[in-house]
This record gives sequence, C-alpha cells and structure tokens, in this order.
Amino acid sequence: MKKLDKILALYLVTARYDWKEEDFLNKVEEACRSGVTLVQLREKECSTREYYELAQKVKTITDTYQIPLMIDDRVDICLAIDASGVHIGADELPVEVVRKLIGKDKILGVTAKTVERALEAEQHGADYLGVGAIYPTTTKVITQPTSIETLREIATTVTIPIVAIGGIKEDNMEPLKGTGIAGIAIVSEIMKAQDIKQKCYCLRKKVTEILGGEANE
Ligand code: TZP
Repeated sequence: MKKLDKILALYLVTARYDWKEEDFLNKVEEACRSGVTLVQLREKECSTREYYELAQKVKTITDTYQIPLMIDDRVDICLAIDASGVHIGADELPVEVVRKLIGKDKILGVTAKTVERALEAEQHGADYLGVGAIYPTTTKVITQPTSIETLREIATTVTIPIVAIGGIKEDNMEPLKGTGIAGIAIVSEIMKAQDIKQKCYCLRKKVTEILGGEANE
C-alpha cells in the first residue's frame, strides 16, 4: 500500500487560463517551491501532443522538487511521461480498467461525489478519492456540489484517504476540520494568487491546523 496521506495535504490542481506557457510553468514552479505536496496537471482542451509536451515540462519541475505529478484523465499521458499517477472522473474508463493499465505502483485518484461511488472506487483499486465540489467554484468544471456532511460520511465509510476540492480558500477551510480528510485540492486560490509563495505558505499553515498537525514536513 502506498503511503499517501502526507503527500495529499496541499494538492495543487493546475489551470492554464490564457497565460503564456512560460508564465504558467513559472507559477507551477513557485508553488512547488513554496509548499504544495502534490501536483495534478489538468488539461481539458489541448491536443494529445500538446498535453504530452506540457506534461514533460511540468514533470521536469515536479521532479526537481521531488513532488509527485498526477495527470488528469489521461492514462496514456501518465504512462508516456512516467508520471506518479492518474486522476479520473466518472466519465473516464472504469476504475479497475485504469488500475490494470497503470499497474499497481502508480497512484490512482478517483473523483467520488457519493458514498456508493466512493466504495466502488475503493473496491476497484483507487488509492485516494477527490470529493467535491465542496463550495461553489469559478473554475471551469462540470460538477455537482457535495456537502460537507457527505464528505464526512465518505471519509468514515472508506479506508483510503480523501481530498476535498472545490472553492476551497485560505479563509473557508475551518468547516473541513474533523471531517477525516487527508488533504485539500486547490486550483484558483493558488494559480491566481498575486503572490503564490505567500499564498502557499498560508495555505500550508492552515491545512496543518485543519489536519491536526499531520501536514507538517
Ligand atoms: N473538481 C471539483 S471542483 C474542481 C474540480 C477540478 C475545481 C476546483 O477549483 P477551485 O478553483 O479550487 O475552486
């Protein structure tokens, strides 16, 4: 079993918005330097070649800081660049098929919005679950809200770690305390921060409080 709890603490999920590639990569690097524990490259609109080339560049950064890199949706890109793992949603290949394709050593993250889906994902080989959107989000995403109550229920039902996602910011994390999560996943609060370094430090501190000290280095 992989030791995941610590690396899930402050999980950066990327978005490129309309930035130049260099600016995007600089932001990812700043976040890696400043305390994020895991990075997921999330691309919805680019070509396979573009995704592959961008993933290689992001992996060079995450490798430098020894931070695992997850790839959103795409098993082929994950395998092609030897990323740490892949994160899949409900519309992707079945969990057990993805597990078979990536092997037992790569990390498999699965989005789960209900207790049923969470249990199914766990039984079929997920290593962790992403649960949300907990709060309304402005990030381009097709998602239903998940209540904190459901988050708590999922956390008490499954044995694999859980990451909360969706609209999470430095100042609205408090209600997540005691829900049993292993970490929080964030897009815009980090990617769009004026000062990514400062933002990551503050988030890391807050996450440490929420998780009861477990996010400490
Ligand atoms: N899945 C559920 S909500 C979400 C994803 C990818 C987007 C979260 O973005 P933000 O900016 O942290 O609200």
